[in-house]
Amino acid sequence: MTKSPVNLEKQQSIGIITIDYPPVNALSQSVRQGLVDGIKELESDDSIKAIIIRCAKRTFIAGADIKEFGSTPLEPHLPDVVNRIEASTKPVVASMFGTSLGGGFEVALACHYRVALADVKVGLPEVNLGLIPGAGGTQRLPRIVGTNKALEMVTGGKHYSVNALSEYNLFDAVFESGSDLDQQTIAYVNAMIDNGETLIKRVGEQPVNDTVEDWDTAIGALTKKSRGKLAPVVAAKLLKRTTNLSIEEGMKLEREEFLSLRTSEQSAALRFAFGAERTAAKTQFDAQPLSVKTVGIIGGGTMGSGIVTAFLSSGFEVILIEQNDEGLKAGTDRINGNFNANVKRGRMSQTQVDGYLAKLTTSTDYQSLSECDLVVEAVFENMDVKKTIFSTLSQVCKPSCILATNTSYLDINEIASVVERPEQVIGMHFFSPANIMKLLEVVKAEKSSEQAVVTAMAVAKQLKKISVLVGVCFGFAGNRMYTRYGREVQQMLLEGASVSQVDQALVNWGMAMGPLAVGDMSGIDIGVSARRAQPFPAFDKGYFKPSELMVDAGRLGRKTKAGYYDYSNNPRGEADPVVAELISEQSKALEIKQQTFDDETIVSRALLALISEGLQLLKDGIVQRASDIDVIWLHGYGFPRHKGGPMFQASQVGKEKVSQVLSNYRASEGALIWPEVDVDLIQ
Ligand code: 3H9
Repeated sequence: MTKSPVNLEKQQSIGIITIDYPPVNALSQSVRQGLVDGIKELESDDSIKAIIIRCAKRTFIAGADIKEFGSTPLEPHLPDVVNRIEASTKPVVASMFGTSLGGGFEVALACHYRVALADVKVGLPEVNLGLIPGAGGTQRLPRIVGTNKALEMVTGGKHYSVNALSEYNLFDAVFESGSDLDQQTIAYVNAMIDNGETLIKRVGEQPVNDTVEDWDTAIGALTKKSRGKLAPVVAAKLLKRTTNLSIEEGMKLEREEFLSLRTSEQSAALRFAFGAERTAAKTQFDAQPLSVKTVGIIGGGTMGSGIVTAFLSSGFEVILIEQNDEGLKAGTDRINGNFNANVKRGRMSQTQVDGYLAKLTTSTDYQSLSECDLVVEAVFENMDVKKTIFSTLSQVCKPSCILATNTSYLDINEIASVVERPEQVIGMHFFSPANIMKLLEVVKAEKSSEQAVVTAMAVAKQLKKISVLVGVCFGFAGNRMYTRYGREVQQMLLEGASVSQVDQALVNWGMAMGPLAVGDMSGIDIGVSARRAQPFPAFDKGYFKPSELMVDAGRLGRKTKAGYYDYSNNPRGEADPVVAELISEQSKALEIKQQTFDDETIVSRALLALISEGLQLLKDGIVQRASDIDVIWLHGYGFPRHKGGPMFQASQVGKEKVSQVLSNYRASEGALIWPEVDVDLIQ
């Protein structure tokens, strides 16, 4: 018989139920059963006057067990468990710390008393998994914090601190963080018993005291903000429908909606994304990461200053190197600007920022990098310049120092060839703005040591970034796929689709931005010059021709007030007939067959191009696993999270269909553009 993850203990007149189910005490079937059994046993023991629910190790219950969501729900179901707790004839006290989320928070809401350490975080993050709270969260929370706050908490899915909820009667006692929670909880409960204050306060029996004034406006705004995500809207409509119902009626409707969302494709995609992000950081390497405290950053441009800001914000000592004093001044101005924006938005206090900036030194002398544990080069994309820098680093840095380049496209093997210890050289490819974007591609070059790789991944974790291990090729994983995606978009323009039609179709499908609007924002010349440094694929006569046309016409994007769109009258950009004309003339010159496009064709073709390149990356061993590609696209390229990522989409479409559509494209455009792929690599 397997040991139950729920233990019972009696300390005089207090019964203590302990959940010990690592890593986060999720509410698996065995935990749910243990809770029901525990309450039943303690209730029937006359010597027990009150019950505590506590958790072992790192946190109070972090939610329902996500791993169980793919299979048939097993009894006892969580709604029945929380109702059983609330129905207890003896007062039940939740002893909370860490992150009490989702089902964990719902258990706490069903308890008659809640005590917590001051740094506890609570919340109902179910919408982030494409779900709504399914164990009374939508019904009990409004009875404590009111419908308006509950609407915000349930539909936003954020974590809340004790301070953020201090105006509500959510906690009966809050203890100093770092203090002994068990001791404090027992003392609190003993005092309750001694003072005869063991009233059973059932939240479910309380009325809801407020309502949202204009539900339709609130739901309308939420629908717009959710951009196709179902769960927040379902949650809001449920709150509206149940606001005057009893807890039993409300929970019945809540359960129906929860079960229906649980089997939705969106929830499957979001749960997949949750798992994929956690898997991405895992490698098969045994090496131990080196300790990194001092980091050198070379280059204080937009990228470099973003990287400096990211390292400083995570407590590292940073040395910024620039060519001259003007460069250093411009770099520090950018860093200050990044921090000021954080202060302005309330993300950081000025005192915090002052502390971070105290750890920044600047220099024009590479010798100052001699004691760095890690150096990240972030200068412009030029192989000769990078080689000169790395050869200097090889001379000045200590032997254990990891030498990283932030190149987006260049061959890291070639960069490593100029240093004495090429095993120390890796890629750390940040995404812009580096202090905000969560993605980091860690690039293992031919000779990079496993230790250099695991160190970079450990550093990424400290930076609160999601790192994905990739190999060397033009553009690594993300930009190589982005190039393939861009090629298809550009080809559709040549075949007769309009700029706004392509962008709009992809945005309506869920992409954060249209690829042509992105080109205008980042500068069309950037991609053009990166591609011009590569041999032109002669087999692809239209290869990125529209972007070449834009650059030749001086239309570099927003910075020149004209690119694929015209920005002279409207900062958001307007369609420009000149662009359509330029592209149409080019199509004629290249004799490209014209066709009519609908949104579905545009999306499917762009997506298939991504899937095709993703399968190539897997075959070439550039990524460890298909889900890593999805993580890269979710965090680096604005792919809609509720669609899981391109490879998740491939698995939804199915191997057979993917194979069939790819062979159709292969038949019309040739195997050099649509190569043979192994669809069995789709998971
Ligand atoms: C829900 O509750 C529905 C109910 O309303 C109704 C039901 C009827 N289950 O993130 P980390 C694993 S929906 C199973 O790296 P951190 C995670 O996979 C749920 N496993 O740590 C990882 O495993 P591994 C609502 C879970 O410290 C390990 O724990 N709750 C669960 O950075 C460590 O995770 C949520 O959505 C789970 N619920 O962050 C909370 N949660 O080591 C989701 C985590 O094998 N969880 N794991 O890779 C989180 O937000 C973060 O994990 C948390 C810890 C903040 C708790």
